[in-house]
Amino acid sequence: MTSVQELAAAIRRGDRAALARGITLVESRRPEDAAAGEELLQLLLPWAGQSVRIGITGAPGVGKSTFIEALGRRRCDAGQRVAVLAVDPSSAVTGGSILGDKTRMTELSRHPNAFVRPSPGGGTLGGVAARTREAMLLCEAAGHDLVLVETIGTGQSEVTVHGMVDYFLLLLSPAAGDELQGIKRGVMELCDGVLVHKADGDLAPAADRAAQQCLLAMRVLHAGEPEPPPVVVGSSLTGRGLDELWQAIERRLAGRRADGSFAATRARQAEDWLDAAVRERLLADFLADPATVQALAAARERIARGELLPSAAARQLVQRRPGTP
Ligand SMILES: Nc1nc2c(ncn2[C@@H]2O[C@H](COP(=O)(O)OP(=O)(O)O)[C@@H](O)[C@H]2O)c(=O)[nH]1
Ligand SMILES: [Mg+2]
Repeated sequence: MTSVQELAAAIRRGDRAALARGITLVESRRPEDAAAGEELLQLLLPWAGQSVRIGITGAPGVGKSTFIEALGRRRCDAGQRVAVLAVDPSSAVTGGSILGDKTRMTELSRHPNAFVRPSPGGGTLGGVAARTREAMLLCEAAGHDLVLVETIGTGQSEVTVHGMVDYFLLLLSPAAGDELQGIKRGVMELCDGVLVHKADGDLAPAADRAAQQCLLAMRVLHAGEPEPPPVVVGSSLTGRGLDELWQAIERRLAGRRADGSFAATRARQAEDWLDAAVRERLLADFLADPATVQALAAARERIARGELLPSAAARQLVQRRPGTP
C-alpha cells in the first residue's frame, strides 16, 4: 500500500500506472476513498492547469474516437504529451463501447507520450464522468500538456464538457448538409470550431458541400463576434485537414491568451465548478440521513396523490432537522 504522497510523486514522475490509479481514486464513490482523493488533488494542484483542454463532441459514429487517435498521434509525434479522457455513456450499459474505444486507440495508448483513459459513463450524471475535472488535473500534474475529452452528441453532457475545456470542437458528418436543421443550434453556438469529418473517398464532395452550408450557418449564429469559428474539412483516415485544424485551434487559443479571455474563462469555469461541488455536497449530506430519505419517499406519495405541492414539500424537507421523522 503506497501512501498518497508516494502516489503523487509517482504521478509527477510520469508513471502511467500511478496516474491510472490516481484517477480511479478520485473517481471513487466509496466514502473511505474521499479523504485520500482530496489529499492527492491538493498535493498535485500546484502542477495542474498548464495544459490545453479540448472537448470533442458530435453524433455517435461521426468518428470522434478515430479523430482523437489521429490528432493525438500527430501531437505526440510533435513532442506534446497527450492525455485522452474518453467518455461514452453507452458503455455503461453494454461494455462494448469501452472496448471499441480501447481498440481504436491502441496505437495512441502505446505511444510513450500518450495516456488514454476510456472512462465508464458516470452513471447518474447521464454519461459525463462525474470526475472528469479531477481526472484532468491529475493528467496535467503528470505533465500532459494537451487533454482531449471525448463527449457524446446529445444532452446535458455537451454543456458540461463545454464548461470544463478551453476549446470545444464539433465533428459533423458529410451528410450534415442535409441535417444541419437537425443539429442542435445550441451546440453550433457553443463550439469554437467545426470539423466536417470523413472527407475521403466518395464522401469528399458531400463533405465540401456540408462545410459550405455549415460556414453560412456559423456566420449567422456568431454574427456579433470578430471572427466566426473556423469550419475545416478533414479525414482521420487520410489525415486531410488535420494540420489545418490544429493551426486554427492554436490561432484561436493564442488570440484568447492575448486578449485575456482564456484566463477569464478558466476563472469562470472554476467558479462553476465550485457551485456544482457545493450543490453536490449539499445533496449528498441531505440524502445521507436515512430519515430524510424516508420522508422524501413519503412526500413523493403525497405529491402523487395530489395532496402536496413539490415546492412546499421541498421546503419542509430541507427545513426538517436530520434524524427526525
Ligand atoms: N471514411 C471515414 N470513416 C471514418 C473516419 N473516422 C472514423 N471513421 C469510421 O466511422 C466509424 C465510427 O468511428 P468512431 O471513431 O467510433 O466514432 P465515434 O462514435 O464518434 O467515436 C468507424 O467505423 C470508423 O472507422 C474518417 O475519417 N473517414
Ligand atoms: Mg467514440
